[in-house]
Amino acid sequence: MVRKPAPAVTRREGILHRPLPEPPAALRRGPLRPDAWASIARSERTAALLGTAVGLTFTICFVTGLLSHLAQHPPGWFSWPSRPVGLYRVTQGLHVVSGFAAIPLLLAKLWTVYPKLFEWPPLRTVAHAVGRLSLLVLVGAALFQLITGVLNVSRWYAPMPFFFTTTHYWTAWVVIGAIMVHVGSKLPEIRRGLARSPTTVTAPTAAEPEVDANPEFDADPGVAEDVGVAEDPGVAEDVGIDTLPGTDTEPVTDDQPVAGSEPQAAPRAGALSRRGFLVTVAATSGVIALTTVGQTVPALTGLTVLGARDPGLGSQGLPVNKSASSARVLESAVDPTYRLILDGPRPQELSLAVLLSLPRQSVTLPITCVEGWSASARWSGIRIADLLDLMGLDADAEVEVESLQEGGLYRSSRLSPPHSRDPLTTLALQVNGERLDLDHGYPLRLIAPNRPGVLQTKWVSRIRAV
Ligand code: HEM
Ligand SMILES: Nc1nc2c(c(=O)[nH]1)N[C@H]1C(S)=C(S)[C@@H](COP(=O)(O)O)O[C@H]1N2
Ligand SMILES: [Mo]
Repeated sequence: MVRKPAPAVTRREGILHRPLPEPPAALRRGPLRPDAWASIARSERTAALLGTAVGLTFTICFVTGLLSHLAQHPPGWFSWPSRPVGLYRVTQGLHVVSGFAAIPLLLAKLWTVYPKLFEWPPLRTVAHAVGRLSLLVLVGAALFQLITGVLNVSRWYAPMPFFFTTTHYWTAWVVIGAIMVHVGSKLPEIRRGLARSPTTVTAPTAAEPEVDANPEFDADPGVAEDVGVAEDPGVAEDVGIDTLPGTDTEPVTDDQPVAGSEPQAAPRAGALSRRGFLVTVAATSGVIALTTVGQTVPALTGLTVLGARDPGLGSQGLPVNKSASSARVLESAVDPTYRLILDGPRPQELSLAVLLSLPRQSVTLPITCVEGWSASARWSGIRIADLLDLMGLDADAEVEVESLQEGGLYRSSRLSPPHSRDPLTTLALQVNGERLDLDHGYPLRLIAPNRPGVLQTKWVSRIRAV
């Protein structure tokens, strides 16, 4: 077949689009052979569908991840609400579930397009070279997000010699930016791939780049012909989809074998069909989502195989992230001289006996770990708003809630409106009708509605006005 001489080169002047010298043809062996890649499961349509699924799951991850970041580090213009009490449970649960579900989708998408790695010639123009480099960034950053995310929720930190949260946060911007650039540059192919029937195929307009319009598959001449990627011969010609010489490519509906055409390279017996491939990938993704989501949706807990936590396991029916012994508070937490220090306009120190004598309320609130698990419990203790009153602070006050734990990132948390004045926000003495276990923060732990778990400080020893 003949690749049309690239018209854009003559139209668009400039160094970016000048053809680069072609490498010696002798190098064209192995995976670089013109016909090295043939699978009917690989097509522009598969790539577009999988790409869309990857794009959706990554967008959900990006938005929910960003919300999690903002909830923990609110800039001036942002305020994370205290209601609905389970909102963060939904957003962060979604983050981890869609991240896990994205794994087979991304792998399948990479499988569909990786023959492109061996396209010939490897570098056509400077623009082409830059484009390929940007794909490296896209793929690298996307894999990095999924891998670090999984390592983090599995609490396997050894392979990450960097601080997870910061790295994962900045890479998220790289990924989402790279996805936007990729989608922008592949728009014609994406539209064609998603169009269901030849009548809806949009012919590229003159404004669209014509060189390399079907780059995913020109390493694979068999595909277009076998599965009807080049549905309309006119379109194929316009955009440079490779068709084999002498092939009578007829318009076909999606997923049908090419009707009436003599298949020159009929699918091998037992070869995976495009639909079979997509169904397998979708099912894998669905099963992964189902076996993960139980760590935050109680009704599905029985299916939790992949979820990092069974929300029902752990003392008092609640998981424990940081134990009293790893926080080194085993002694200080049970010290009879324990006092809660209120550091405000009216400073005071309250013994455990005094704390136990204060008016108490009971609230049902979830602990929602940033790692995606959550579990609801009945907490009883002192309303924070009452304590702020006692300290002589008004309703808009901001306080730092500090722990007996001496080191560690999560030894204290900032409590501001609306959480500080929400009547549900409680310094809990009890959970599910029992005195708090040491691991759950005895003698006192913070529990506020709609708040990331890392901010639900355990072993509270001081409340300081800021
Ligand atoms: C299997 C996939 C993923 C898992 C298991 C995962 C897990 C996590 C976890 C546990 C956190 C909380 C970190 C913390 O607050 O300490 C987080 C935060 C975040 N994730 Fe992911 N993630 C995944 C994929 C992604 C992807 C694909 C993106 C972006 C496209 C993303 C963007 C973010 C962002 C922006 C944050 C906020 C970081 C911060 O608080 O500074 N994540 N992720
Ligand atoms: N002082 C202190 N409080 C803490 C932590 C911590 O490391 N130190 N971990 C937080 C995290 S990450 C979560 S998810 C919740 C979990 O509470 P639980 O162990 O009672 O389930 O506690 C939070 N409170
Ligand atoms: Mo957590």
